[in-house]
Amino acid sequence: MTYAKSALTLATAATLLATGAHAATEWDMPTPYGDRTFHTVNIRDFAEDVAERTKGELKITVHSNGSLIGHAEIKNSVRRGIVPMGELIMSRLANENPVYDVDSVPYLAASYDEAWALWQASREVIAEELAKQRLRLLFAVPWPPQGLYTQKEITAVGDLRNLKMRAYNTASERLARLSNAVPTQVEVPDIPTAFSTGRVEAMITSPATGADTKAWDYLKHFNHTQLWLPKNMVIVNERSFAALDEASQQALLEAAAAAEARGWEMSKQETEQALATLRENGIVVSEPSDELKQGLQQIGQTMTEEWAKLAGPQGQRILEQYQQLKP
Ligand code: PCA
Repeated sequence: MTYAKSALTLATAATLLATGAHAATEWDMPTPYGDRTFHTVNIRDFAEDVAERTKGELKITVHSNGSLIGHAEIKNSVRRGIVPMGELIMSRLANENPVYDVDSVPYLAASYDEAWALWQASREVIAEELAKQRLRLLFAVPWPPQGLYTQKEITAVGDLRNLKMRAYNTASERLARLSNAVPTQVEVPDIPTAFSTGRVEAMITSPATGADTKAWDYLKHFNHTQLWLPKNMVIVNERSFAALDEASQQALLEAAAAAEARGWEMSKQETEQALATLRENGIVVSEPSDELKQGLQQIGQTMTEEWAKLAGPQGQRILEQYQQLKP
């Protein structure tokens, strides 16, 4: 019996060796944004890097543009193990805990240096929150600073009154309401249609997303208000991570650190490139007037107070850290 069993095991092992039938791990990874977006480019580089570092042991297939799983479902799909990993915008989880949209408070962190300091100040709290759901935070990369797209020129917050404004998270929705505009949630792939059918007539987003969605086809003005730099994050199901061998885990973490550093650089470069693209295609790019700036700063103050109240002791911890790290 013992003999037969071990003989069988040996035979199986020999077959596996002979056929090279050792199975590599294959992961599907949904992302919400399209192929033109620098985030998607960075994530595809990340997947390639993982394949190289693991010598093909871990193969990640990226499904962009919400094609495998819609943005709204990505986080729960990873949590439930339907897919082992995915990308989403962090602030989308603000309804679970306000710490997730600390990066979308107007003028709290409005440059890359400030955004980086805020990320250092908030990363641990956010990773802890995700860990409670058995999710591991791999890396996060900011969008370029958020500005204001409109059909008519905007010189004061009052000009936004009654405009139907596209929103993508709680903060962009709140800013619209505080400006007496009317917010509607629209995902990036649906932006051109939402404008052309008149469902929306203004939006807050980055030069990148305006360029990616060919904003010149549906509007005229971009105001470079630089309100905040929201981040996308890549998360992995902890059970899927634990199932990898140690070398693959290590390789995944190293590739993630590299992707974060690369992504922040890509984002900075993208800001200038996308602004140029907008101009080349006839969008009027302007800086905020003093009046507009003051109005938005006031809204920022209100939203900072609201956020601090909602986020409680966790928020306090982040804000204190941020004050120390802030450039
Ligand atoms: N693009 C994404 C998030 C922020 C951005 O710049 C969007 O518009 O939904």
